[in-house]
Amino acid sequence: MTQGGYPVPVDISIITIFPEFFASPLQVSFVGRAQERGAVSVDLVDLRTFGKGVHRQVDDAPFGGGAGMVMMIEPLAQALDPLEHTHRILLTPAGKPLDQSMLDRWSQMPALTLVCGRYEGVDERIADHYIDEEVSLGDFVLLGGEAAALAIIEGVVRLIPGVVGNPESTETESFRHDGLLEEPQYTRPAEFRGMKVPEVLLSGDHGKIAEWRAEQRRQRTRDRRPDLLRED
Ligand code: JEH
Repeated sequence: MTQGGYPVPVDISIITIFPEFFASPLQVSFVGRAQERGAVSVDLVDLRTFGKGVHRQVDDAPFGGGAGMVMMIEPLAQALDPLEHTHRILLTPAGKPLDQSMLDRWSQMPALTLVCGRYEGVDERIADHYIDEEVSLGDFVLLGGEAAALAIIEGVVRLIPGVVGNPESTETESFRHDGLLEEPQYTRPAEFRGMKVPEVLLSGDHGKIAEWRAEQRRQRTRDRRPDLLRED
């Protein structure tokens, strides 16, 4: 490992018909800094490059009929051919829901490919023969995979050692310590427009503070995410 270099940089390729979608998000904040430091590289692959005919067509009507268009196999296969050595992830509303354990796993891999569909999705033969994992952001509908790919990049980049300033901050948070939601947090001023910070946090009694925080985590989880409390 050379000065400022990372032992295992993550090389991320993104296949999309909207490479411009990623321009600003990849420059700002620590995704940009991580790229400058060589912790991660992001390669945008414009699917249109592999489109068919003079119109660079990437979509066609579905076999069997129905509304909308489906992403054609040929441009996607051509874009994916040189990326067979990478871990290929397809974003789709029909995928397994994204969770922290997937991000942990992917942050350890040398090369990832994120395939962003549009329209009604991609020809199933892509999923069957050119993809390692099909993932969804959750049970709601987007226009395409790009926003989900960005979410994954942020989630992976922050797990690369040395990218986030405080390495401890990646472990002591939601879904890590006790599987409960985080407690509310406050900073100065202690009062703003009559809104006061809970007294206990100003008390200096670290036993009482820890007890209060634990109770807040339980209450919040019961209220907002009861599914996290059920053991099955
Ligand atoms: C959405 C990738 C590519 C919209 C609706 C449908 C065809 C009949 N959490 C997430 N939500 N949405 C996406 C996602 C993730 N990750 C996501 C995508 C793409 C990811 C295209 N779209 C738009 C889109 C639903 N089906 C449309 N219907 C005609 C068979 C069934 C419902 C798919 C794709």
